Amino acid sequence: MSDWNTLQPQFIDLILAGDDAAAIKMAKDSLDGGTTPVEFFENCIAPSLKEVGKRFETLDIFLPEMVTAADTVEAVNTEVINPAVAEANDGTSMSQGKVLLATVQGDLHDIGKNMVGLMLKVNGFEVVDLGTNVSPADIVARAEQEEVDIIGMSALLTTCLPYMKDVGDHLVAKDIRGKYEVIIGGAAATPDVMEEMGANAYGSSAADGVKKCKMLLGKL
Ligand code: B1M
Repeated sequence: MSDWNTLQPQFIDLILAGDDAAAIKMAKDSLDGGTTPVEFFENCIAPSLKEVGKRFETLDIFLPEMVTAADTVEAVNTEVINPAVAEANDGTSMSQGKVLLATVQGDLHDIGKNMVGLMLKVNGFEVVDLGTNVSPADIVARAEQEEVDIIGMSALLTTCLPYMKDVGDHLVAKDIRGKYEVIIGGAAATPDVMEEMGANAYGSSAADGVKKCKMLLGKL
């Protein structure tokens, strides 16, 4: 059983120092000790990044350190977490549904979205990931082209939340709102934002996102 109160401060120090090797080792050791990759992601990586964000906000650290922390987390995800999550595939061969994922226009944050995408795949969903900074028009056009069941959007910048609403407005204007389930997530998204933009669901974490996608398609 991992002691997150001890691990987290150490992990924060490592990512702020950009010590990829030590951060990777900590994640590997934790998984070797029986922690699941998703547990490590949700209990160590995500809250550590939240703390990095807090320190950035209070000017205790600056942009280069936030970039360094994000790069080291990417290294940990690539080396340890993602392969371990992928390995946990339950062998579901029948598609649970098709999900379009995008971080909305103006927003380049993708660590959370990528974990949502990976976990959706592991749980049998087909995922069309459009990446970051995707315009509302592109999101709607690709949803149509790819014939997805669910449109999933992530936003971490509050300034970019209006673009989520724009997607809903585009769907309504094209008279195709009823064709899609819409789920939103990311640190800037909340249940209130979900209500305001008329989305069908809000995911508070990657696991919750998967659960909500299953619920939306009646698979749970
Ligand atoms: Co930026 N950043 N950042 N940043 N960054 C935040 C978001 C911020 C809150 C930090 C802060 O000031 N406290 C702040 C936003 C403030 C606001 O809008 N209110 C901020 C800012 C200001 C900025 C810049 C403007 C800084 C600048 O340039 N001056 C700039 C903007 C760039 C841009 O996007 N245009 C910027 C840049 C960056 C980096 C490039 C350095 C880097 C991103 C690297 C990358 O993503 N590849 C970065 C980082 C790392 C952060 C913080 C520290 C961490 C974000 C993260 O990855 N969290 C962040 C602080 C914070 O979040 N509080 C911050 C971990 C991740 C697992 O969480 O994405 O929320 P999250 O995903 C979760 C759930 O939300 C959920 O599942 C995930 C797993 O549990 N989820 C979904 C996510 N999407 C979902 C979708 C679903 C369902 C669930 O369904 C579809």
